[in-house]
Parts: sequence; structure tokens; C-alpha cells
Amino acid sequence: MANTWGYGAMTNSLGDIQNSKAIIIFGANPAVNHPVGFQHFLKAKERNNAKIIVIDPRFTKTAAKADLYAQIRPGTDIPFMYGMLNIIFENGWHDESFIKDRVYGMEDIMAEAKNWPIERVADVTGVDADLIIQITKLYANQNPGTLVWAMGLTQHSNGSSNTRLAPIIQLALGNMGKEGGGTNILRGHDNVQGATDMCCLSHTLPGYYGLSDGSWKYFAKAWNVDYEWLKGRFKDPSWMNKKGFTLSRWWSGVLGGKPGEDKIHNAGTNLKALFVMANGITSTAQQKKVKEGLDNLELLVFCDPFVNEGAILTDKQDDVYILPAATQFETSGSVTATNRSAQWRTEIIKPMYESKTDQDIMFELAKRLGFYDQLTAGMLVRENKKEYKWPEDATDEIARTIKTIGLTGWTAERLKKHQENWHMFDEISMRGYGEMTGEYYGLPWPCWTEGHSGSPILYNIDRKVSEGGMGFRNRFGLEHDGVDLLAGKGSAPKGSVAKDGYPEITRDNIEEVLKIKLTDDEKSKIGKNWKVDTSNIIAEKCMEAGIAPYGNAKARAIVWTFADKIPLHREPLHSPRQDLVEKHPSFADKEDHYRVDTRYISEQSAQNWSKDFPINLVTGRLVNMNGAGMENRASKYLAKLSPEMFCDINPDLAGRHGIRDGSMMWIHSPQGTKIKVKAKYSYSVSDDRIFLPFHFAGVMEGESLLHKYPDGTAPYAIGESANTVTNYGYDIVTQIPETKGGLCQIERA
Ligand SMILES: Nc1nc2c(c(=O)[nH]1)N[C@H]1C(S)=C(S)[C@@H](COP(=O)(O)OP(=O)(O)OC[C@H]3O[C@@H](n4cnc5c(=O)[nH]c(N)nc54)[C@H](O)[C@@H]3O)O[C@H]1N2
Ligand SMILES: Nc1nc2c(c(=O)[nH]1)N[C@H]1C(S)=C(S)[C@@H](COP(=O)(O)OP(=O)(O)OC[C@H]3O[C@@H](n4cnc5c(=O)[nH]c(N)nc54)[C@H](O)[C@@H]3O)O[C@H]1N2
Ligand SMILES: [Mo]
Repeated sequence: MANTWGYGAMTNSLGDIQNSKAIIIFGANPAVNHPVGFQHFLKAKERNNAKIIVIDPRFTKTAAKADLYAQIRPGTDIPFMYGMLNIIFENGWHDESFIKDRVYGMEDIMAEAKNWPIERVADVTGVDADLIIQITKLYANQNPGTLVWAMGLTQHSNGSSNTRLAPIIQLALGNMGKEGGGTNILRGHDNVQGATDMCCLSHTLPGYYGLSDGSWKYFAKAWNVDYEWLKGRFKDPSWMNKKGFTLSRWWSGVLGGKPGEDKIHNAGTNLKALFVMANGITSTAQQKKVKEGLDNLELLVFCDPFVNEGAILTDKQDDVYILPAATQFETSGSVTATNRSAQWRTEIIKPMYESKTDQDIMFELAKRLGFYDQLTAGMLVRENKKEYKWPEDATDEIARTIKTIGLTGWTAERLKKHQENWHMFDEISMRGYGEMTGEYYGLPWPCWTEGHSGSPILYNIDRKVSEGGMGFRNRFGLEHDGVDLLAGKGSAPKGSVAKDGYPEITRDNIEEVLKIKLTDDEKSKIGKNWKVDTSNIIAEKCMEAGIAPYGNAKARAIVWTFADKIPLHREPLHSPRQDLVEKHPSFADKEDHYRVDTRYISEQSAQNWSKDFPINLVTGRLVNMNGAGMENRASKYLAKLSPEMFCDINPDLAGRHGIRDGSMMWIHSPQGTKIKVKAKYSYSVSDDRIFLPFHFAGVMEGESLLHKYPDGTAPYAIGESANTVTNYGYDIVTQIPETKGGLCQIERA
């Protein structure tokens, strides 16, 4: 099942933020969620006099460090950004030559920006017109500026439009591919970047290779298994190229077909078994549906170092297993950080008691299911081994196979050397010195060859390709609607044999673009194109010629295959502004969205939700807790910092409902669910919204589930899960739940 939460990697790095003169943060709270990384923001402020701008519906701890802060209405970042773009274009603050040479489709963005005059933006977003002008002026004129985002932009039904428009601001200002610029997306869990790169997703193969016959055949070879055997694992071959369910909707796979449930498309069957490895389950939106899904399974397995609270939530009595998984300290291997750098981890202690590492659990499972040999065959390819060595041979399998994001240079040997030499790298530029000269810390991908330096800043044409330079990827053809998609004159990376744009490199065009002649031997070994060239001759030759194997094209502001070709504002499915719902309705309902029909317009227009549920519901994080929270609530010390589930509420709003500070209140959702939590007066939220942390579980709609924890496993703190009341609503592309843009009603308990 897919991890649908994360969205995008950093183009630059945390250290590089120290080079910024302006930092604009949309929907991220790094002072709380990335407190170590946030030091770079503060250093930028101290050493570089950088200005920090925060756009967030709540006055957060990050906002407290900001020079300018805008308290935006949830789900209205697109109007805010178009408002900024309109001011930028009107004042000529955009970078005309950057746009001309390196961007496709900016005219359409300019046209849409005109629809967002400042008064209108102020009305829709709830932010004063003067403040928007001040923010834009400051950000556009303090170069370089970096744009930071996290979950405040993604967890919306139009989150993918948010995450498209944010980089467009950077393209308009010419802030891409620059030190101190770029889009710096603060990702979540340790190794969530690696998990996505390695395809804990249901719609791609590892390395973002698409679901196509060609890719499957490429991987069959890489994994050292028979393609026909792979095909035989599916009900019929057509299922090989279809997306699976996502983490956010697996329960629909169980419940599909029942009255009132969204229809599923799953080869005529429902899901019967669930195997959970490292997900808290109570972190998923719509907990009552999740519970129903769990209750209706035939088999339920958790692999977790803790008692996963999914096992507490369900009433299922039989065939529920909790396998004790070891922690990261009891295993080793590479993980990938938010800036695309790899880190080697060493086992600190052997797995304790009867616990097993995740890979051993998977291997044991594969043995019982009869495909252990195939699962491990890929690790035996190099040197025709008889036995593999974990994790080195797994790492080398990845390096051998994943060309798309350039993991060729990530050999176990190099990654270990980086770990042993942490102190030999500069914290800002990540450049190595001494023994590590010529490499960047963690070899940030793309790391095209075994001699490559790693690429600390994406799309930077001021460096040679062999030292991390590159243009934008040529991914969508050479032209669209008659317009050239390759980069313009003179915009090739430094030291390149080509001066302008060029296509991605293939067997057919390599000689022409690189101005070389291949030997017959090279010709016989080389793959069809750079993505499938396991000989890596294409990449090696490209480095010599200063050419990026993936081409040098324009970034595109228009995605012609998406529901909205350019990002457009659409009100959340449950919006407090019914007048704007009519002007900016949601998408048409989407059939077979990761195997489940997903409602947009039909849910939004089912009734005037704001009448009965007038208050915005914002959810997010606390510094002492992580994710579903079991790991932290099971710690006496961490649990003490927030011993009870609570709701941040503005005293004016509370007062109108007769709710006192510290008293209990009910929160009701449009789905008819409710939770009972403690009111905590706070001016961090305005009087039209409340904030809930989502780290609690163990109480459901007012009823304690404490008696359900196995003896001695109850955490020090339990509480209602915010996700019992987070609303129905899923991103149109990724299916991320709309956990930051819903509605609720409140009542004194
Ligand atoms: N202590 C701690 N640290 C963590 C985690 C944790 O659980 N605890 N989790 C990790 C993970 S998995 C992740 S993904 C990251 C997430 O890191 P963040 O994205 O920073 O986390 P959140 O607190 O969920 O959300 C950030 C902000 O988005 C704001 N927001 C909500 N709606 C909107 C909106 O419509 N527009 C805008 N502009 N802002 C909005 C919220 O008010 C909140 O302050 O943190 C990681 N770090
Ligand atoms: N309302 C609301 N809901 C949200 C969010 C929000 O902002 N608002 N944020 C969403 C986001 S961005 C995320 S990433 C999710 C996070 O939610 P989860 O992914 O559920 O987060 P964790 O609690 O970190 O879950 C990790 C589980 O793995 C276990 N674990 C730890 N180490 C290991 C290991 O080495 N092996 C194994 N097998 N298990 C291990 C832990 O004990 C825990 O049970 O929540 C999402 N849900
Ligand atoms: Mo996350």
C-alpha cells in the first residue's frame, strides 16, 4: 500500500537555507516539526539578515520567529500565491529571461494571476491586502529567496495544485537552481524520501519507473527473475499496470460494495487481509471507517516494536497478530534524507528478545509464501554470488538498477565512507574536504556515476554536470502544441559541449548530442536510453561531455494531462464560505482513483455544510509527539508534556459556546462522528477555527478503550483521535486526505 503523505524532495538542502536572504514558509511548522533543521533558518536570520515569512492558519512557534506572518484561511493558498504572482508581474519583479529560456507555459499563469486582484485575494484568504503586498514586495526583492512547504499545502483535495503553484512562484522569480533559492520541502519521517524513492507507493515501480510492460521487463532483469513468472503473480496481466489502493483508502478495499460505500475496482473481490509494517493506523483519516475496515478483515497482522493501536481500535477477536519488529537501532542500511542525501546506518545492538528486523520478517514471510528465492535473486547478480550479504548487496542492487533519479553512485562502500567522515563536510555547501574532496555529503541524488560528486542543488546550470549541475528534465517530449519544450539558448550547464537545450539521451541520439563516436563494443553494451542503461555507458559519456543524461528542457507550468492544466483555486469539499463554493467548486467526481470511486463535487454540493458545521478544523503536530503517537505516549517523560488530548480554541469562540478553559467539549464532523476533548484557550487560532493534534488514540467517541490493551502495554497517555472527525476528502492526484481543510461544529460537554 502506498504512503500517500509525502510530496516532493528538497531542490536544495537545509544547510543551503543559510544562503537565503528571504524564506517564505507555506504550511510548515519547522520550529516544532524539524527543530534541528530549523537552526539553519535561524542562522540565515542571524548571519545573513534573512527575512522569514510564515503563511499559516495558526500563529505557530515558527510564526513567532517570523518578520511577517499571514493568518490564512485553510485551503486558500492558491489565491494567496496568485495574488503574489499578480503583484510580481504587474511590478515587473519577475525574471523575464529565466522564464523565456527555462519555463513553458508561464503566459497561462500570468493570465490566471490577473483574475486575482488584491481585494479579491484578501476576501478569499482572510489576509489583509496591505500585508499581502508587503509580503510580496519583501519576498520578490530579497534575492535569493527560498520557498518552504510541508503538510499545510499537501493535505487538501487540491493539495497537488498547491504543490505545483509554489514552485511556479520560484520559476517566475528565477529562484530555481540557485544557492539560497529553490523549493525546500520539509519531509516527514526519517527516510520517508527513501521510502518513496524505493516505491512504498502503489502507482510506480522503484525509482518512479512507470507501471508499463517495458518497466516490468527492465525490473524482471534487474531482479534476476523471469518476466513470465512475475506476470503469473497477477490475476491477469492487465492488473500489472494498474495502480493499487493507497494507505488512505485501504479500508474502502474492504468495505467496497456495502451500502453507502464508494465503489471499488479490484478484480471483483474485496481486500481480506491487511499486513501493517510501520504505520500507526490511527493516523489515517476517518477512524470509524478504518475501524469498520479492520473489523471486516479475515486476517490482520501488525509488525511493530509497540502495540499498534490499530489492534486496540478493532473489535476483531480472531486472526489478529502482532509481530514484534526490531527498531532502526537494531538493523543497518541506507536511509535517504529530505534533501536527497543518503546516510548509512550501523546496527547498534542485535534485535532484542524475540523481535526480528523488518527485512527478516519479510524474508520469513516470502519463504512461507513460496517466493523467497525470487525475492532475493537480485542481490546475487553481481559477481554471480551464491549468498547475499545484507544490506550491502541490497544497496548495490539499488545502485545498479535505479537510473531515473540517478542512484548509480550510491554504492555501499561510498555511503559507509560518508558516514565515517561526517565531520569532513561543510554544513552550508555540503562540500567535502580532506579525504572527501570532490563529493557532497550523502551524495545527494542524482549521483550519476560511481565517481560523481552528488547534486546538492537541483537544476543549477552554474555548475558542471559532473559536479552536480543540470537543467530541467526533458520528460514530456520535444514540443507541445507547437512550442519547443527544450531549454533556450545558452542555458546549458557550465562546461557542456551543448550550449542550449537538448533531449534526454538515447542510444540513437548520443553520438549527435555528445558529439562523440561510440565503439562497436560500446554500442553493443549500451541500453536503449539513459533510464535502462545498466552498462551506465550513457551516463559515463555524458559526464565527460558535461551533459545531463535526462536532457535539458523547460520546466512546465502547464500539466496538460491533469484535471486542472494550470493550478486553479477550488474550495475544500467542506468549506465555511458557501458563496465561494459556488464560484470555485471542487473537481468532478473521480472514478477508479487508486481503485476507488472518489467523491468531489457530489460531496461538496450535497448540502450547505457551513450551516451546521461553521468552524474550520485544522490538525497537525506537537513537538514531543510523533505520528500516531504510541511511541511517545508510551514514554513517561514525553507523555507528561501533553498527558491529555486537547483542542486549541480561541476564547471568543469558546465563550460563544459556553466552553471554559480546561473543560470538556464535543467536536462533531459532517460525517456524523464526534470526539470529546479538553478545551485549551489559545490565541494561536482565530475565532473561526480550532486546532487538534492527531497524536492520540485509545478513546473512541467518548469511550475509553483502555481495557483493550494487553497487560502492561497501555501507554501513559490515551485520548480521542483527531482522525475520528477529520472529514471525507482526498487529493485529486495523490489521494492525500483533506486533514487540514475540513469543518466541524462544537458543543460544551
Ligand atoms: N515533533 C514532530 N515532528 C515531526 C512529526 C511529528 O509527528 N512530530 N512528523 C513528521 C512528519 S511525518 C511530517 S510529514 C512533518 C510535517 O511537518 P509540518 O507540515 O510542519 O506539520 P503539521 O504540523 O502537520 O502542519 C504544518 C502547518 O500547516 C498549517 N496548515 C494547515 N492548513 C493549512 C493551509 O491550508 N495552508 C497553510 N499555508 N498552512 C496550513 C498548520 O496550521 C501547521 O502549523 O513533520 C515531521 N516531524
Ligand atoms: N489528522 C491528521 N492525520 C495525519 C496527519 C496530519 O497532519 N493530520 N499527518 C499524516 C502524515 S504526514 C503522516 S507521515 C502520518 C504518520 O502516521 P504514522 O505513519 O502512523 O506514524 P508513526 O506513528 O510514526 O507510525 C509508525 C509506526 O511504526 C512503528 N515503528 C517504528 N519503528 C519501526 C520499525 O523499525 N519497524 C516497524 N515495523 N515499525 C516501526 C511505530 O511504533 C508506529 O506504530 O500521519 C498522517 N495523519
Ligand atoms: Mo508525514
